Amino acid sequence: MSIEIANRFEIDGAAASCERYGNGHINETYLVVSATGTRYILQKINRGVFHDVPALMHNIASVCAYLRAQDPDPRHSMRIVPPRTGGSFLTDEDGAAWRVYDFVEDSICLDAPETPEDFYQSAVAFGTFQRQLAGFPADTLAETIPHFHDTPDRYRLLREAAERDALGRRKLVERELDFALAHEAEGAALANLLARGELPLRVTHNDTKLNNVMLDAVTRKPLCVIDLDTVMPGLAAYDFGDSIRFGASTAAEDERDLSRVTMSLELYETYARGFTSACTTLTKLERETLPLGAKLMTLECGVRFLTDYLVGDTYFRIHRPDHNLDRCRTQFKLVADMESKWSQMQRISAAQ
Ligand code: ADP
Ligand code: GN1
Ligand code: MG
Repeated sequence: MSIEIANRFEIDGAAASCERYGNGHINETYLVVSATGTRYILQKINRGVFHDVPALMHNIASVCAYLRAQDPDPRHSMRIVPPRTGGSFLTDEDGAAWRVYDFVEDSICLDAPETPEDFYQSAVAFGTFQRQLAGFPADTLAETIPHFHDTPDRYRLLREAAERDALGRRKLVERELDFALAHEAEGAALANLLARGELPLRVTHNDTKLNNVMLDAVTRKPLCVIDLDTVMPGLAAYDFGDSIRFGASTAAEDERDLSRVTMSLELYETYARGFTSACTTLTKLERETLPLGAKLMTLECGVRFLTDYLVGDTYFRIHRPDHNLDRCRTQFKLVADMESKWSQMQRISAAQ
């Protein structure tokens, strides 16, 4: 089926193969190889998550064009391959939305840093991305997922899910729920600063996992940032924080042995250095809120996994029963670990 979909795009020659690809939790991603050997990324956009696909694709096309105008190297920004009928995506007979990108060749995409230098370079990539978009008219971007990093709103959804307890899972997560609720007031700290106008609204990526950045396979220097579905107005601390949550952890996001899950101060320092050096547009207060971003993005992600577990795993793709609960537990373990390292995190950020 998907090979036939791939052929409806302006790819170079007919599609010879089309296989599932990558470790994303949201979209269905396929690697397409055409008869001429050219590679593409085909994605079925998750319509349950993204309700307005035309607006989403308009965001992505505008941001890619803006980035390409600043840096024309074809591997330094994503290129949308249009459907043969025109536009930026196609809707199939079942109503599913599909898009194709050029494959970023000679690149690597990591689920965990192999060396601190890889993590440093990913920080440079995301810091540069935010700096390059500092002049982009943020008000022209659609909010592809409203309240995406609105932590108080994520708590509202968690409370709702716990009260409904649709699957009777609440009794299994009392400890996690207690942890979440004990951090609720603190969880609102960034939202409060934003509401008081103390932090500037930036064009941010909002999903700065390490596997959303491509590095050159040989030099291991940044090529481009991918997964632009959540590029929206946001806070610098969101982008910094989500990277720490995922990439500075000593274990995978779904590790079951929590004794292996800690936040590496070495990786925290490495990322802070890379991000701050590349994102020269940061204000003093933005720099000061970076540790808070790390803690709150981790807390918020744990709250989201827990909510999804309670409602029956309807948002994040799971590969085993209790997958979202395992993910929630790693996030809360990381939050606790950050709390024990809080003064060092602040010292490191202040030194940049
Ligand atoms: P999701 O929203 O599901 O995370 P992504 O857009 O991040 O989807 O894509 C999933 C994976 O596919 C990425 O982590 C990366 O490995 C790979 N990928 C996506 N786009 C490209 C691209 N243009 N070139 C090479 N690999 C890509
Ligand atoms: C999702 O799309 P992906 O897998 O890169 C999610 C992020 C979460 C992340 C947790 C659109 O990211 O917000 O932090 O999973 N993306 C969306 O791993 O919800
Ligand atoms: Mg992704």
